[in-house]
Amino acid sequence: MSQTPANDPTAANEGRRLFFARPWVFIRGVPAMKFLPPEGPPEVAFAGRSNVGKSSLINGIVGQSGLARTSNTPGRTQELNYFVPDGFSGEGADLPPVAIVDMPGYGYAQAPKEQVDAWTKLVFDYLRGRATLKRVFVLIDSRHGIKKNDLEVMSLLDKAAVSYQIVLTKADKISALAMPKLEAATRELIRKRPAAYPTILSTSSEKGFGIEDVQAVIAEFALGR
Ligand SMILES: Nc1nc2c(ncn2[C@@H]2O[C@H](COP(=O)(O)OP(=O)(O)OP(=O)(O)O)[C@@H](O)[C@H]2O)c(=O)[nH]1
Ligand SMILES: [Mg+2]
Repeated sequence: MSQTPANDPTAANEGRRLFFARPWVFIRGVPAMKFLPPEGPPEVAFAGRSNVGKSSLINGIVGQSGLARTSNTPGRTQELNYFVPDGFSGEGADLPPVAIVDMPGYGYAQAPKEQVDAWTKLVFDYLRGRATLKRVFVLIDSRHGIKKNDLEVMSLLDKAAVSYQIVLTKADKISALAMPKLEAATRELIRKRPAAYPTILSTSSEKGFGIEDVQAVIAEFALGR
């Protein structure tokens, strides 16, 4: 456990850095709710439209480019994929301190409709029914902003009282001037949403921008505040 005083940003930053310096491993792909691991460590999940950059951001966070599979083609991630720091048996008291869950995208995907419907149902069932789910990062492509199906997911999370946080992705694709405007507009859109965490994070997996801010949130759940 961390000995980091909550009010010491330097020590907290060092704790975050060390936590993500270790290797992470893939432990399970979940194609349906009945294959979920037993509820144990705190989980943080990455949700968002297909192709928004969920898997790329996870790779950036753990500093391993090939851990989560990414693709130009929407619909790459097809299961709930569990990633944990290496070195935990996962049994008894030897549970990992946190699990990162990559998810299939919603919205559109280059796959048969029945398959996309099944992934979407899996994502929605998981999001509303997992007691150990501590934070959902809802990823939004900076070029497109919040879309109708993002609002649907946010409403589901509000209803289920699951804490979520907006992460703008692909910040390298819009101008530095446009970013603060997008952040302000997004802040306004979530202002009255009860389960939305007020701080919006802006990231680029391509340029390595904003990754440490997401790491800091995950490290807090893993190491304690
Ligand atoms: N320019 C830029 N491209 C990015 C960034 N993040 C991801 N991409 C690209 O976006 C595409 C989709 O990335 P993924 O990480 O596979 O997206 P995903 O949300 O996991 O997609 P699905 O699993 O299909 O839902 C890939 O071609 C990535 O290289 C970024 O920060 N900047
Ligand atoms: Mg993916």
